Amino acid sequence: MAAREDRDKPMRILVTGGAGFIGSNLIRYFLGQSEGDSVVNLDLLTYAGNLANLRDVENSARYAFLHGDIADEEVVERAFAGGVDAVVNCAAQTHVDRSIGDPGAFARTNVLGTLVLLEASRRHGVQSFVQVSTDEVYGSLGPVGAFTEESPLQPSSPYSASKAGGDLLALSYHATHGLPVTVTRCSNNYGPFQFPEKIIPLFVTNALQDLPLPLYGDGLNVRDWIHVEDHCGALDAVLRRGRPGAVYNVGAACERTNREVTRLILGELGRPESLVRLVTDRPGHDRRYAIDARKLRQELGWAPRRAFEEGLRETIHWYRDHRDWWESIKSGAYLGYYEAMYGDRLRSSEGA
Ligand code: NAD
Ligand code: TDX
Repeated sequence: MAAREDRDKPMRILVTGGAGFIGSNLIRYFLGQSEGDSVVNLDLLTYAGNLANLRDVENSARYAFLHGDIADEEVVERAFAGGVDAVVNCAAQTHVDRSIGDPGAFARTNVLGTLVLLEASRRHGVQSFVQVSTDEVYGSLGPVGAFTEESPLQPSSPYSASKAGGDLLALSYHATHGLPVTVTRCSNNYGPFQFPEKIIPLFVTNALQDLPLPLYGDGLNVRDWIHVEDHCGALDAVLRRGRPGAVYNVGAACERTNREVTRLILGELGRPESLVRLVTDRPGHDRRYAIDARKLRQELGWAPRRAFEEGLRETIHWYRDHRDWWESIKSGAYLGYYEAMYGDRLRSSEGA
């Protein structure tokens, strides 16, 4: 059990993708939890990476930022130069809709980038490598049941297929090289600093701007929601105490249809239902996700703390109160993305 005891000592943790939604919340979580741990954030600053997400920690002596690509061996080698005890790989291309039009970027970062990180981690002998993955690798559920860690991998989108590829490479490094790898598969996250392309920040900010809310298909697809802080707590537990070679599902057993989430947002902001537009569906749209997280609860004693309705209300208020943060994102290149993704769909849409 020596390795596990070592992991309770202060660690130098390489967080990749730390300027994104989950990565920035995770860095804040690590720096807030322990006096000893230090963090190196390696991020390419793609459209989704934003150093403004880390303003409150950027001057910490226990935090350092390195700009670069996880698929670039030289950059990754530099990230390991000061010594790295553990890696949490949050860097990814993450938006399902973008993966339909630009799958190459997803294969490069989510598969090749993960491989480059694994190879460096093997050479440098890290004590723990957490591959941050998603329930989407399991595909879509019918009306009943939930994904367990034994569910088959049946990804529907280029995004989820690339994540499944990264997971399998990570697990192969445990089987082949004995690298202490763990894989987490989490359900849909919500919370502060989420890029306004994902449904909750998109719909909250559109509602604040009195813009239409483009609901895909019949709006009855189901997602299983978890607050990002609960996800961070799970990543911390898996990083320190996870069984090498194991996969852990992460979820808070909170299924909601997209219509239900939309109604909660409009209700909280006092905006009319007439803002909702039913638009052409996402190709390959998974109908339902539900996560069975008993393994994580039983083995590592993790439990979510945040109730959805309360966490969502707080999140909506965060976006309402941080208009500068998202207004600067929803300009420039974002406007081109929005027109390409939604322009025609909204012009030929119906009210809900
Ligand atoms: P995000 O899109 O907000 O952030 C991704 C970050 O990775 C950005 O800062 C971006 O600049 C960086 N990045 C992208 N390509 C890179 C590269 N080649 N090298 C270095 N950095 C790069 O994503 P997120 O929502 O924070 O997701 C983080 C991880 O969690 C991803 O692996 C994702 O698959 C997983 N995940 C997300 C959710 C969710 O609901 N958001 C749920 C389950 C799992
Ligand atoms: O404009 C929209 N309208 C709409 O109806 C958008 C952006 C989404 N939706 C629907 C599609 C999904 O049923 O809302 C649901 C959630 O969509 P996203 O926010 O795009 O998330 P999802 O596709 O479920 O994937 C997310 O959760 C798992 C993250 O983007 C992934 O990175 C994560 O792995």
